[in-house]
Amino acid sequence: MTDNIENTLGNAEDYDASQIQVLEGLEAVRRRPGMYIGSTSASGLHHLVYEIVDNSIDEALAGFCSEISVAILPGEIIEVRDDGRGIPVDIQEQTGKSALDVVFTVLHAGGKFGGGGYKVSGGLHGVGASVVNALSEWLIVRVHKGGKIYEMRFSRGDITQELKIVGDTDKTGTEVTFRPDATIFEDINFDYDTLKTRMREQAFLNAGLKISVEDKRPGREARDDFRYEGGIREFVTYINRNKTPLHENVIYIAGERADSMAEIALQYNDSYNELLLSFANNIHTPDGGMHETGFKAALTRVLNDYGKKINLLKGDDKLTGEDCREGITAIISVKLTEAQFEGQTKSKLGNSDMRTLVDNIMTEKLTIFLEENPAVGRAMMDKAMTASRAREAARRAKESIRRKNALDGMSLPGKLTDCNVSDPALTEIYIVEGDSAGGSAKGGRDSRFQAILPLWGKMLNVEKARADKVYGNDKLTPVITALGAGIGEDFDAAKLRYHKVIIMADADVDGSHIRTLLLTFFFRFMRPLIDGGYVYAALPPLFKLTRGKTSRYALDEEERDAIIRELRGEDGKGKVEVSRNKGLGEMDPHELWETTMNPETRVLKRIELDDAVAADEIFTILMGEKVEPRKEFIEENAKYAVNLDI
Ligand code: TSJ
Repeated sequence: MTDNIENTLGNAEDYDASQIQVLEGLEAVRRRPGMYIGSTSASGLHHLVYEIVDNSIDEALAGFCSEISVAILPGEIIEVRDDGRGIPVDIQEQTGKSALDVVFTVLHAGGKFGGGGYKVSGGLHGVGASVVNALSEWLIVRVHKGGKIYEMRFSRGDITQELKIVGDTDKTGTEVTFRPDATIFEDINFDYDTLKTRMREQAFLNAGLKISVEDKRPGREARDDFRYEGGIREFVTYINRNKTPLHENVIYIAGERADSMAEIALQYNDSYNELLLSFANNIHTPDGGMHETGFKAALTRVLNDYGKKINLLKGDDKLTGEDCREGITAIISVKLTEAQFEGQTKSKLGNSDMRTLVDNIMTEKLTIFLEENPAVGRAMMDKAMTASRAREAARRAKESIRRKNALDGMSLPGKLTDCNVSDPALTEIYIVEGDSAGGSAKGGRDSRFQAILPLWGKMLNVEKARADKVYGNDKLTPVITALGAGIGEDFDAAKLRYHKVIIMADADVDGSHIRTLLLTFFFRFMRPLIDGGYVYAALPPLFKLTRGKTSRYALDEEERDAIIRELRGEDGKGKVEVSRNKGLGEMDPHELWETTMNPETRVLKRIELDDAVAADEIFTILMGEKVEPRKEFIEENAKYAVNLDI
């Protein structure tokens, strides 16, 4: 039975004035979408889904929702459902509107309703359902509540159907279906794996919550169900699944104060890498903040005190924070009211009481844990003390590089062919695989702003090496000195000598290997270089197409076929010669310039590793010691070769 509830909504004229304001609000979102969702590229598109799902997660945090499902339907339509209480539909006195109406038509309305639980108001950009609504070609919301199904419809933020009852139900919950506006987004194709990764992360962060994700598009049907009773403990186990842990059980510490709570899960493995992921109200804080500061301070202090107590550290022996975090995988998750997100990207937690809370519970509970689990304590101490000795060796190696450079009278590596301009914002460095390609690159470059650094021979696998080996390595030191920004803790992007660092390697297995090695090196030892978007891969074309005097290059088969059609023109008869391109080393300087170095014609791919877990995982698998996961990964990804451009 369809019932019109116009009467319960009051007279439409009553809220004419506020309605105008609303339209203005959402128009702003359509005019400058990037301000609200970061960008209109793939990341902004997927952000729409997160904004909707975050509302259901809030309902779960409040204790009223146990199951969320997310589906991609044919036609790039997203459907999100939960089994919560359903968005309130009764008319509020002040506005004359339902909460549901306000949620979808008023900017920044998210998180204003209801009480209890930890209110997570908005994601990274502080926006909510109204932004998604404004940026959707159409959106339908259905609420199951009090025995009825309520429905409201919108198009590009405008109401196309007022709230009405469309049926009876015996469940409660909220259901939102929308199609992103193709005139706003560069591309509205959803990537199943991106949504899957995010939903898995959210399931880890909300222990016990069931989240399913499903792809219903023909030909790519898929479904995954996530539910982790162990929460972030299982997150750590998951991240470490291809690594070798140093102790069997994940250490879990939790505590609360007033209306905040903090939980930490950690486990050491035999690698040299630190993987610390922090969250505030389920929002990833890649730049850390108070909760991370509290964690690091407490871990360092507790391990030093413990080492003294069991007589492993003597006299002036002291472990640094980095020593204590070598090989650690840790998740820090805090939930609080009124989270303050700071910094340019709003990805750093500013609430200083979170530093105190995390520090206090870590100090108290980790100390007890170490006393009760001396074997684990011993393993942690051994790891940190070995790290400490290695760090001392690294310091000496670094010192000796510095002295050598001083003796040489110049600090730039001999193999580097530098450019003339010195303003880093204008210059680029090509790191080139192989001696002959290096020669062609030198001949073909624009010497004003392009520097060339050739690399050859077997490179060090940094995944298996510690910092001290890296400093002394004759393949990597030229890279470090050429970039001029230091390494590890000392890395300072402000000192970079070039703002584009371009890896140029063949599109074959060897090229892909050297790319992986260099990226692993940057990821582990110069992380801000990647995060700052300075690293690029040059994509040399695979094919050369010639018709008469015209030559064109194609990056892949698809482009090749398109260019062939273009060169043939209308008549469709002309003969187009196709040749598979030679390796970089076989190209002459002019060809290399035209295909891979001329800023007008080349194709560069910026390396983006915004998902730290995925990147860590890929590097561990590709470069690590375990053979089985690597085999699996390569088999699964065979058709992309080893594609690191995540
Ligand atoms: F915001 C939204 F429209 F995008 C959206 C909200 C989308 C989805 C899929 C779910 C939700 C949502 C909202 N799920 N559950 C809720 N719950 C409430 O809004 C709610 C219900 C009852 C009460 C109450 O105090 O009785 C309070 C709230 C906030």
